[in-house]
Amino acid sequence: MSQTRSVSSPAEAEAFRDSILRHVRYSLGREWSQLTGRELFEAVSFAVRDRIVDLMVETEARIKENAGKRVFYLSMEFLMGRSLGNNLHNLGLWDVCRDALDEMGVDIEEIAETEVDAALGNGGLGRLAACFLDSLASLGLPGYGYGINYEYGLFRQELDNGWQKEKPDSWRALGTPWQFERREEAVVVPLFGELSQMEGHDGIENSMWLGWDVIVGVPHDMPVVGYGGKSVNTLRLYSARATDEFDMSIFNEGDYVEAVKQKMESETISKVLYPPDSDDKGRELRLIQEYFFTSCAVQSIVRNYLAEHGDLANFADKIAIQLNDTHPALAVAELMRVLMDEHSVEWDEAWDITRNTLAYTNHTLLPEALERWSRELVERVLPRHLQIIEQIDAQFLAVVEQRFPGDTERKQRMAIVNHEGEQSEVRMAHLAIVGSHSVNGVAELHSELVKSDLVPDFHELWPERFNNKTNGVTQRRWLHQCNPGLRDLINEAIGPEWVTDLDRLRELEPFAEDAAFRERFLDVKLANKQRLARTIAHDVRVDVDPASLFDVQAKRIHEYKRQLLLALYAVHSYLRIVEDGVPPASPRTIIFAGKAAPGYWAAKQQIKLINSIGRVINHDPRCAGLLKVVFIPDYRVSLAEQIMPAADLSEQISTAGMEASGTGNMKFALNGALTIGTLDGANIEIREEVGDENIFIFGLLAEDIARQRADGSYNPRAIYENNAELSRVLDALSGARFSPGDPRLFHWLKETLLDRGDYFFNLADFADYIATQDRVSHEFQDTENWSRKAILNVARMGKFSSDRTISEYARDIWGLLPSRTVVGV
Ligand code: 26Q
Repeated sequence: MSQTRSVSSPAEAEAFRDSILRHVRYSLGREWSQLTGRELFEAVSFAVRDRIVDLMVETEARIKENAGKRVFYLSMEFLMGRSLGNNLHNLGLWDVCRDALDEMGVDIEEIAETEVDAALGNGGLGRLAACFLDSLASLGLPGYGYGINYEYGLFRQELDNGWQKEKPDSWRALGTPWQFERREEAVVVPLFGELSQMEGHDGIENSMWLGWDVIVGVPHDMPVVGYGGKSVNTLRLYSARATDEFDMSIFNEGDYVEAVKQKMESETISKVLYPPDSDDKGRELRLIQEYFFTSCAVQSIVRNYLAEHGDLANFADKIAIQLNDTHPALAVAELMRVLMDEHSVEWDEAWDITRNTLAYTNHTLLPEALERWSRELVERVLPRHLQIIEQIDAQFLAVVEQRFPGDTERKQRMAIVNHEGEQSEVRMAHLAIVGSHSVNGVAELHSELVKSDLVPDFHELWPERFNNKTNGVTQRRWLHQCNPGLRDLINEAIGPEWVTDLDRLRELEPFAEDAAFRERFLDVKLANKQRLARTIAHDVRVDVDPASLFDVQAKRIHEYKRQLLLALYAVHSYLRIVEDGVPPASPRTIIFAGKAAPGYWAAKQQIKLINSIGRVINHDPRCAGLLKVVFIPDYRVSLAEQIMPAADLSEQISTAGMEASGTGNMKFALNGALTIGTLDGANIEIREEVGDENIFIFGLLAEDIARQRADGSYNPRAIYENNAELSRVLDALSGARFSPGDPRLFHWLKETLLDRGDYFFNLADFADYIATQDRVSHEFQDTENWSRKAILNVARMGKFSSDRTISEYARDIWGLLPSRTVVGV
């Protein structure tokens, strides 16, 4: 290929090489000749880290001097992925490092590939948090992530005869060069114990929280390097430790082993990331995790604020705390507790501070994903917090009574603690809304549905609190770094300003009409597809043709995301070939990737279904050169970095009204894939940007689905009976054709779709989906036309930079000035 390779200055490369060699010897205690690949990764990382530390110190000094507002992003999940390549790119040191290693006969790409992903998250919500950190740092904003330093990240996914098997992800087993442990900044987190009424010196009855256990939270700071190396922020992740002393009462009774056991139990709190399971096991530990990191964050924020400002008077002017979903919603009660119990702030003032500081982002409308904790559990683990929550609830319900006198039902609907039903429950979303000054959804449609369907009563009471912040992704990782071919091509055409100002990609539009540019664009895409094809050959042992249409659905496996619909299309295409003798207009490779929650039966069945379909199709000689179906295991950030640049078609086919936003949709389009999708989440806004002619939209609208759900008019069996192509597909799947040896294997399919009402409207959208896929196949044949559209997709993705999203949060929610004004340059 014709890519020009930029070269760093020899002096820089030499200095970098010296630094690496120094670390080999003095940090690792090794000689060059003895070095393993892992050690080389460490030495290079240490050399990079040295530069980062200087910038980190400078950044903190600058922020102190400005004494401006700081933002804290509280999230159970940060899906950071790998750091070495990202840090090198954002520091502008990639070429320097590459040249330094070149001279020593080492390939930087290979070294970077040895890094284990930091997979401290499940999916979209966790990766969004990571993109936000990149944007905060790149915009020069003082924004900090706070979360949990899980010892085990999201499980590694292996396939065993087509079934998902979960393996532990001990990502820090060999240590990580990217964390600074800060034991001196540990915080003590109280839990359990009981409340007792006590008379204070003023004669007023006060409740004291006594006899609590303690867990220690030890922060581990990860540097977050902003693009251009101007700012380095931090992500602070807490590990749970027992207090240094064993519980002396147990110890004195001579039960040494019991004392050690209790110590170990405290440390399980940060052991493992929870997948979103709907069942009840492990609930208590999850609640404690949520409280643990929220308390660590709140205490650390208050402590540092006091150290800087002396008193709490202007706290809310200087501190903004964003809650990433309801997982940290206990921050409402914890901030109240710390202000009142530890700093003697009166209730009313504490409440003003809390509400003015906190803001809440909602990421889902799915009822099963809305967090509710049994009141009894909260009372047992966090008696003081329950007491605070109930007082907040009482005051809140008085406000509702004032606005809607006598409306008891409304109060029941809105209460934070729900006393209907057998067990009283704390509704975390209600707590988060009542305790915040801002509530936002993550795409326009989603934010509207939050107001109209999820919490209409709250919207009626406080309309001014609700707003939208459409998600975005960082173009640094998701184009600049992961797609060097396209990056260089774009830079040659329009310069590199888009890296910090994604709207500049608009300047690419005229190049869509430039035949030579289109040619080179297609060359880049083909090279990216060849690379992914090598990964597939290696990991899946299937050979795929890089010239075929790469049709990709990569995301968590969930019924609402409808991987099933694409699987049905795959079988339909297969039957067209083998039964009707009609090949598709374009040869296709259908690629799935994604993990299922270990306890989510239906999702795990789908993985087996996809692999079973693939096994038949990929071995049928009649399909050779026409159709392949592969499932790439262990979807994770570093795999996404290979997949996004290699896709031709991006599958965004959720049941309308169910995908809050999606962010994979943005990454695919940014890398020149066309989208086939429903009018759901951010797809709607993607269509607005790229134009109707450059995206393939199909299916029912959210309002159609809502209506059919409400009036019960949806009849999937009638659709099955009236659509011969559909019934052929379902009949083929429920026989033994795709499940030799176990003809009952896929009986659940017809059961869920026909007998149990097809809750996700797969069959309703099937015909339109197939017709739209046929259009895709036809259009893909015309490469000139296809590449024109793909380039226009890239050119029109400016809106979906997380820089835009973060600027909107900063302006509308956090009241942060843009950094230039703050820094005064
Ligand atoms: C809850 C309770 C117990 C255990 C786990 C959980 C849990 C964990 C993770 C619940 C939800 C999640 C993750 C949700 C998520 O990723 N939502 C996605 O957020 C993206 C960013 O806003 C959106 O783009 C997606 O549409 C949304 O599905």
